[in-house]
Amino acid sequence: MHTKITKLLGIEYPIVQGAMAWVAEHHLAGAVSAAGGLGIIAGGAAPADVIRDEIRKARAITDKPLGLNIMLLSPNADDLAQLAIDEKIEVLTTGAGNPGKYMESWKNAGIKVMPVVASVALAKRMERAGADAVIAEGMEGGGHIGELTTMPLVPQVVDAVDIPVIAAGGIADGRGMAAALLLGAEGVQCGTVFLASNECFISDKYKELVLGASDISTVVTGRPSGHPVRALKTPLARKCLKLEKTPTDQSLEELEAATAGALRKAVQDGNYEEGTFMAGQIAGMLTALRPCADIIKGMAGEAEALLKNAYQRFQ
Ligand code: TUI
Repeated sequence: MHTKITKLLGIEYPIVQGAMAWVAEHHLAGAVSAAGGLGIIAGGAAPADVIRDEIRKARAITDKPLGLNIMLLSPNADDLAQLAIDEKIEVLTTGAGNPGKYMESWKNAGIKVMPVVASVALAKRMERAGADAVIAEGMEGGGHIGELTTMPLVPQVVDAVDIPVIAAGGIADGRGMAAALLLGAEGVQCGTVFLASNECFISDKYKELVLGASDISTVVTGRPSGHPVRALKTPLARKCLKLEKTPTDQSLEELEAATAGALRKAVQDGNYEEGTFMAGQIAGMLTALRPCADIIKGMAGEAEALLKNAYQRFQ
């Protein structure tokens, strides 16, 4: 399957694995890249030494291109910006902010840069700053999100920039992928679907909750703090929603204390009561664990068949 993104990144399928803090480590990223997609190590809030080790372990799994994600809200961003150059990472994605100040050094190092954007304005700014592509992420996705959904965001970004656009948020199968390509995207980024993969090393509880989710199992919390996050409706998410209804200094403080470290509690400890189980709205579509290679090849094959037969379907 050839698109501007497969050519730009030197990969087989235009499917990028979304970076998920605490989740996307070498097993997952290595498996996705080995299968012909683009695997991405999530920098999250981890120290550079830990991420260097993850990159090297992923390199031991595959010699195909590998990505690193830098979460720009995190204090490790400066260190990871340099680490990417030192470790000769092929592709960088960024999230939750504007990576403008790093762009020149990354471009000089020959790294392909694909910032995640949630608006047309940032997409245009990133193109001017030298981005090779942008990832337009709708708020159907899990984790930290913007305001727009994928369906209106992607075509507006496609119209606004000349660089390739990758669609993200709410895509988990060939139907979603075909739709994204018809909106003008040159590839897709998927996160939640890889939570339900064999190579994803998260707590059993996290997997159980994802596989048991329905279409209405996720909620968005954190709006009053300016950092909205989509996650499964668990006890902590319900508590956040309740506290957010009457935002006082005290309730916001209580919220901050309750959510600090809560993603790690979900991923590593499987702590149902105190964890934040980030997931996108497509969690309801996931019913079984599959190897990453099956997810990627299945999605691309289904999209290709749908696009090929689309005209005939409506005759
Ligand atoms: O970054 C993400 N998703 C994430 S990061 C994350 S880690 C976290 N942990 C606890 C609390 C909060 C986060 C979990 N999920 N996706 C990429 C993304 N970026 N989505 C939206 C944006 C975005 C939003 C606003 C990018 C830029 C932006 O504005 C930047 C500007 O300066 O205009």
